[in-house]
Amino acid sequence: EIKLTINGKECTAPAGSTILQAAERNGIHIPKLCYLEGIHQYGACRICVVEQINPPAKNLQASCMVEARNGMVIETNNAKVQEARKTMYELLLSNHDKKCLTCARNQDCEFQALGRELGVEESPYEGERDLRPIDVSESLTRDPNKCILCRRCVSVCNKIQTTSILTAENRGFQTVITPAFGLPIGNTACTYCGQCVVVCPVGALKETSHKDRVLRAINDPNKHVVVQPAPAVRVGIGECFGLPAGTCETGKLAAALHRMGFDDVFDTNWGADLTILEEGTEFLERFRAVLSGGVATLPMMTSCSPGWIQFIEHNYPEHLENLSTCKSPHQMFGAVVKSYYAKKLGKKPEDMYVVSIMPCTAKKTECARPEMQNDGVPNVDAVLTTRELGDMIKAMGINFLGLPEEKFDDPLGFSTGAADIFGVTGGVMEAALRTVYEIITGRELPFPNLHVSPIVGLEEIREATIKLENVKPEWRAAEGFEVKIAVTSGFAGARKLMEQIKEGTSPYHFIEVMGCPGGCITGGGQPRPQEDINIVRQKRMEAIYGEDERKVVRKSHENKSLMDFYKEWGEPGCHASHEYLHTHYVK
Ligand code: HC0
Ligand code: SF4
Repeated sequence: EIKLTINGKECTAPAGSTILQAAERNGIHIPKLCYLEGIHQYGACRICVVEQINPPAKNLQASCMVEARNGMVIETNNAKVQEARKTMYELLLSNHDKKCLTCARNQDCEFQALGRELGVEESPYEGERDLRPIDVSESLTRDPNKCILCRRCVSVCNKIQTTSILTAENRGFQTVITPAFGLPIGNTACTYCGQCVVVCPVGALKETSHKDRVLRAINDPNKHVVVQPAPAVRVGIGECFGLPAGTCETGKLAAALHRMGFDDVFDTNWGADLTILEEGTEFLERFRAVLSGGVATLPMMTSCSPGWIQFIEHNYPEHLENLSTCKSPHQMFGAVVKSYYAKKLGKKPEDMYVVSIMPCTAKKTECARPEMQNDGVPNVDAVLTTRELGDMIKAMGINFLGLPEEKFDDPLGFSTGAADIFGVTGGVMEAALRTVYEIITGRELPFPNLHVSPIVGLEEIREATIKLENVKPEWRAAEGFEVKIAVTSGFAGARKLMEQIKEGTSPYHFIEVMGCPGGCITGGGQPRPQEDINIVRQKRMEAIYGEDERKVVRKSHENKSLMDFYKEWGEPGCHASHEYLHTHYVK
């Protein structure tokens, strides 16, 4: 613990704190722009400058970079500091494309809010500006003219995701944040995880909008438009309307989608239950082959996160066989809607239009992939992020907070608790185990409240060993076998697990990977956190588990609506499943 004086006030802080942390800990606010606790401490914007009176320092100090020391005397808001901050802001502004009124971040822009806070009311430096082209890919839209060079995106992409797509090139006024060699982002190994979008303080990085095409479809009398929201959307959408993180709004979500004019309001969760049956069956097939001395690629790895698919394709293409052949739940769902459900309605696949609401930016690229088509049409036509859905609800004049709680429609709207937990890291694995363990042993998964506690949490890699005992007669060969599983989210952990596989040292049989740290709850399409991201992640995680625990049915194989579907469709892993619900990634 150290003692220092900030603005004449005696303050204490843990040794090793920065001046910024010491001030905040003592209730003293320092304006800042580029700083992101634990992710980005770079001193790029210099908005957080303070004057160090003792020991005297010649220049103002970036408080996010300088360690607080015993006996320091600091002033955070004297005239000199205020003046410097304003100048810094005005310089950034001079190089910023100020189309604020028509910017996707209007009134939700950290740069805009900071100008107001600092009292900047004009921009005196109007320098020459180079107009740079806007870079549009399936998932992401980059507008370098709005970039303020804070480098948060660079830190997230390099340090958190280890993907290293974005860098700062050139110097001085020529500096740009860009993929290497100025390539369009769609020509790089970008995973489209969108973690860079979440931390962008301005409108320089955003999802490529699908709002217009969805509106057109809703208003097209020849289209039967089906909507499906992902598990994590229900714990995200409330934040678009000012509710605190961790609020679960499933009922209002269904109500809003009804008001928007979709013909059927179904649920991706139904597709998640379907995925468990398909993926569980696939795992059991691979497992049985290995038990009987045959060949099958293990560990099997989950395949529902499209950012993760991009990652493995770019970085470990020789291990694509480890991926489950399952399409992701919303893609399976789209395939079912345009075949099985279309037939029930007497419609052709091309008369159907499927909209997925996803906490994810990579899903926009996923739905455009050639692997995600059947009968000559894409399984899913448009993907809206949770943020885009929030925007559309507002634009349609729907009072979200005043909506009643409604249910999803039949027959593809019912889901179990196992589906809800898909939205959080570890959830797909737990949902799969709830079913697979029961198939092998005839008993419920032996964990309190059905939660596989060793894999519940937010640590980078979690693992568990499930011992199979007193198995059913047909699984005799598995008696005493220890199934080893691992779960990770974010590409830093994925890389570690992949390196083990590459070296032949992976002890696991089944691995879940989600591309975004924490899983879909903090996907690249979720509302930007209004408080520390770790707190937000924790609260959304608890909300997802809460939703699961409130459900009467909590295992995918007990989803009655799904079982009715299989009576007509065939069984998991049948020919129709392989044609519509599975795919193969090849490099
Ligand atoms: Fe997810 Fe999904 S759980 S990827 O994290 O598997 O985006 O929420 O929709 O498809 O169900 C995201 C979330 C999904 C899919 C599901 C999976
Ligand atoms: Fe990096 Fe993900 Fe952004 Fe691509 S989408 S640039 S991988 S953070």
